[in-house]
Amino acid sequence: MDPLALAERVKRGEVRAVSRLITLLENQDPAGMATLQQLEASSRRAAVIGITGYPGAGKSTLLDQLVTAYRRQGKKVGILAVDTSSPVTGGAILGDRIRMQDHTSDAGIFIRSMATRGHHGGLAGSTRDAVAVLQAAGYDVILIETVGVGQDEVDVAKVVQTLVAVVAPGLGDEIQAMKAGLFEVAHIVAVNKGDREGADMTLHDLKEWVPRVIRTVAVKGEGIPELLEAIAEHQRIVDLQDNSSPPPR
Ligand SMILES: Nc1nc2c(ncn2[C@@H]2O[C@H](COP(=O)(O)OP(=O)(O)OP(=O)(O)O)[C@@H](O)[C@H]2O)c(=O)[nH]1
Ligand SMILES: [Mg+2]
Repeated sequence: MDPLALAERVKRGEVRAVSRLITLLENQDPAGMATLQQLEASSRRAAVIGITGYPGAGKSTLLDQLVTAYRRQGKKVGILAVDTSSPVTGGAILGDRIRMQDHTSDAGIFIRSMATRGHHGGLAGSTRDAVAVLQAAGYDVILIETVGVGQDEVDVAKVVQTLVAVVAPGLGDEIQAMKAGLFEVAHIVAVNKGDREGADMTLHDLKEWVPRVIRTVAVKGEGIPELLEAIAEHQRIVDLQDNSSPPPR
């Protein structure tokens, strides 16, 4: 395995090379690290967006809507499903957590599950590496879905530029999220299942705590334009910061 050759294939956006390299990195293969080093000098800029929240809040449904919208804008989209809740998870189960609509035939979309631990920096380390690979492969938007709100979760959140916390009304999600400090790290909060009873109250309560709260009904596509705009707005702030200081690594 030649790191230089693999790096070239990744830079050309070859999907199999991208998958291969992410696997090598997950396995802490030295060839993977060597390849990554080749890429980093030429890394392109991608929008890295996290979607986090409790199980069943509607993260995947929301993510699916965002993917559709970004594809309409002609952007290449990379999706990472990160499960911090289980040390050993089969890809099938993880894949299930995304429940993506049929994007499989779309060459502009790359989907990958991450659940490997034991990596330097834990799961956040593997995720950071995968982001670097997707970035180098020319993906314009990288969406990361994470489940749970433990320390692993917060670590993974540090890998993204814009973090969207998803809560569903009436489940006590918002209380738990607050306790876990999720709203302190999130830039945008989506109150999903806005069609459910209690959504108004949740929105009202949260607006006192977090600057950017948006009602969404992911299953109907409601609130998606507003969410996209909020993400774009936050990305503009990130861009300004990037131009004034080097990105943290
Ligand atoms: N009523 C209603 N149901 C929704 C909405 N968004 C998602 N759902 C439903 O909620 C359930 C869970 O949605 P997912 O998108 O899989 O939620 P998730 O947060 O990704 O779930 P995990 O990955 O298992 O943590 C599904 O049955 C969705 O159809 C919504 O806006 N309104
Ligand atoms: Mg999901």
